[in-house]
Amino acid sequence: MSGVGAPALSVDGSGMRIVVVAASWHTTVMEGLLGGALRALAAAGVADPQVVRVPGSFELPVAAMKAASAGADAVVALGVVIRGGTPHFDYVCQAATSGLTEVALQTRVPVGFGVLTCDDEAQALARAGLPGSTEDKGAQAAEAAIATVLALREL
Ligand code: DLZ
Repeated sequence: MSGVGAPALSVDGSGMRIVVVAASWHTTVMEGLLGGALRALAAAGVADPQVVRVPGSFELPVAAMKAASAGADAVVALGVVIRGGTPHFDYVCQAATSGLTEVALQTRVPVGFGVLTCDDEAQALARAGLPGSTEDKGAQAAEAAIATVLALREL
């Protein structure tokens, strides 16, 4: 999937309670995603976002569900899954993707999807929002979460 075509979102998240749930595998890339998300939230005027770490991307949906059910206006989910030599990759990606979708639909709380699903570490680093990266998927997920809160308020 190409990052070309991503919208330039300018969002105002002031007054929003945002929870960032972040997995812990692939430390360098994860810190890049988390840094990008927090920079984007600060730029959008979000005060004191809560950050909760979970072990792996498989655990993101249950943490997102708890946050969404406990009054968050939006959740930003961050993780990095890198393909290995077994089908494990597919199961973790599927669980994270469908689980986070279910959280958003069941709770009607937007979930920004910042889970990288990559063939190798180079692909992940390119999307991590680090110096030298070409994309900042953590920031994009945070901006998308805020933008969706604002969109739902119009309905
Ligand atoms: C087990 C596992 C593997 C092999 N790879 C990753 C990965 O690339 N990224 C990630 O976020 N988590 C991985 N995990 C851990 C699972 O997400 C989960 O934490 C464990 O299976 C324990 O439930």
